[in-house]
Formats: sequence, structure tokens, C-alpha cells
Amino acid sequence: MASSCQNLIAALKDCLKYSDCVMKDGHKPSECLKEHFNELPEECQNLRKATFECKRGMLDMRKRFRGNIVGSQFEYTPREPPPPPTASQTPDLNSFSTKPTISSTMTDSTKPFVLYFAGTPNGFMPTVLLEELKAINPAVDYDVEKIDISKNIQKEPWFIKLNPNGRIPVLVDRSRNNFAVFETAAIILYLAQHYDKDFNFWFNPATQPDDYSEMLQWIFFAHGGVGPMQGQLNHFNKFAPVDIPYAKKRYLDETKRLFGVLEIRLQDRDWLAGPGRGKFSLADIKTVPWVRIYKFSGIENLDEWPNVKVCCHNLFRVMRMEFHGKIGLGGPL
Ligand SMILES: N[C@@H](CCC(=O)N[C@@H](CS)C(=O)NCC(=O)O)C(=O)O
Repeated sequence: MASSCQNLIAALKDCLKYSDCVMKDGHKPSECLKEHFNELPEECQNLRKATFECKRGMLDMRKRFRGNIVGSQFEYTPREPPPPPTASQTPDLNSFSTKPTISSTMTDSTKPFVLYFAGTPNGFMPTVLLEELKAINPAVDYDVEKIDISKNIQKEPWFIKLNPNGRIPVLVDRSRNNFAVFETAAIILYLAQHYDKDFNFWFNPATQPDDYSEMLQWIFFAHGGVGPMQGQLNHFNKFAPVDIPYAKKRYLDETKRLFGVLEIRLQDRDWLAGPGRGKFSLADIKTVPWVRIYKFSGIENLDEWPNVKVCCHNLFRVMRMEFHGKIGLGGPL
């Protein structure tokens, strides 16, 4: 039976897959059929009815051994996925309580960037740098699209086109043909390369190769170490459906060990990279948003790592807090 109706079923599946109910509202196709049938496009509703008729017809045919079945000759070529939505077509994301640079009419926006964001350490890394760059050059402005990661918006097909890894943050550079960048370290390096030509927050690879290399080393250390380990610690502490003491201890110990590595680096300097006592750079922007949430991660205080504590406070001292205060990033916890 199913094989004879399979083209109709395939067409229905595609119709649902690209409907607003799935793409924008984040429902499963089965939920759309059951609970939101009347909101579906007429095409999907008709396909659903035709599929139903087809299956019923096949049953009748089996009973009666006769006749062609409506739908069994239905031709269907799988459809091309729709183009990625414009920012204003993205799901109705929880807007911020205050909306400083966040535009609800983003298609009209002339700001060069759109940042797909959630209020997590990874989300804040690009905003820290963007705010710094904007303070130097107001043309470096951006819209923020908040992604509700609890609703898996970041796994929807339109988002996967921007970031196949299905995670925030993603930066889209409208001024460079909507070039999309994912992975926090790649995003901040991209911003520096194109929009910090004076090397305010990084080092010139040609004239300061060692400082540049050291900055990269600390960026990679945070990207491959602090972030993933502290992220797992948070998962097993706060979100895992089962209590696994071994995992909690393993990631707590590892996070503390990594804080210890930062402590060694910071014992005679203020910032992770740069000559002398260092310079506030991408390396700190990449690292401190993680350290900052130590309490959330179950670490009572930073007393064991006094220089890390100072660096954490330093970052919040130099950071432009007006915007970050509004989107919920206070100072160090
Ligand atoms: N390595 C990635 C990690 C990004 C990441 O883990 N993002 C989290 C929020 S902090 C996320 O999107 N989680 C939702 C999910 O995994 O589906 C980066 O640095 O950008």
C-alpha cells in the first residue's frame, strides 16, 4: 500500500518540512499535522487529504482486487529547499527586554552585520568585540537575532545553512555578500582581520609574529580546552537527566586545572597575550566569558587563581557595559 502512495507521501513530507509550522514555529511535522492542521498551507492540507484517500483507496482495492487508485500515479519530484530566510523571516525570537540595537524590521536594516546569538559565554564573545569595534568606528554596527536554543531553533534547516554545526553564535556579514562565519574563535578572528586594521585588539602577524602566535595559542587553548570542558561541567551539573558523579568530578577537576594554566600565564601580566604585561586582545575576549560564569559551574570563588580573578575583573572594567548590561551580561559573577 505505502509504495503506491509514496509520491504523495514524499510530497506531503516536503510540504510540511518547508512550512512555517516547521521552519518558523519549530514544531515537528507530526505535530503540525495533528495540532496545527488548519494553519498549514492549502497545498499541505490537500496533500494530506490525498494521501489519506490514496491509502484508503489502496485498502479498498485490496479488498476488491480492482481499479486504479487515486494518487498511485501521482508524479512528484522532490522540491528544492527554499532560500534561507531573511532575518525578519526567522522565528519570532524572544526579544530582549530592552532593544538597543535590535531591530524588528531587519530586512530594512543597513547595519553591516547580523549576529545570531544566545546569552551564553559563546554568545557574548562576538558581542564583546563588536561593541569594542563599534566604539572606535560607529559604522561597525550589528543587529542581534536571539536564538532560543532551548527550542532547538539552531537545528532548523535555515540555520544549518548558516552553520552546519547547528550552534550559536553565527555572524553574517551583509557588507561582504552575506558571508557567514561560525565558531567563536573564527568569528572574532574574522572581525579582527576585516574590521580592526589598526590592530587594536590583536597583533600584526607580519610585524608582531610572536605576539600574534601567542594570542592564537591562548585562543586555541580556550576554544579547545576551557570552553568544551567547562561546557561539559555545566551539562553534567545542571542539565544531564541522570546524576553521574564521575563525570561531574572529571569536568570540575579539568576546569580547575585549566584555570590553573591561565593562572600560570597571568602571574606577571594583566592580559593573556602581548608584550610586557600584555594587551587586551582577542585571547581575553575568547577566554573570560567562560571564566566569568565559574559560580554557575559550581566553583565557589576564584581565590585559588588570584591573577585569573584580576584578569576577569579587568575585562569587565574595559568592556563597554552599556549594551552588555542591557542584554544581561553583568560584571564577573
Ligand atoms: N565551538 C563552538 C561552540 C558553540 C556552542 O556550543 N554553542 C552553544 C551555546 S553556548 C549552543 O549553540 N548550544 C545549543 C546546541 O548545542 O544545540 C563555538 O565556539 O562557537
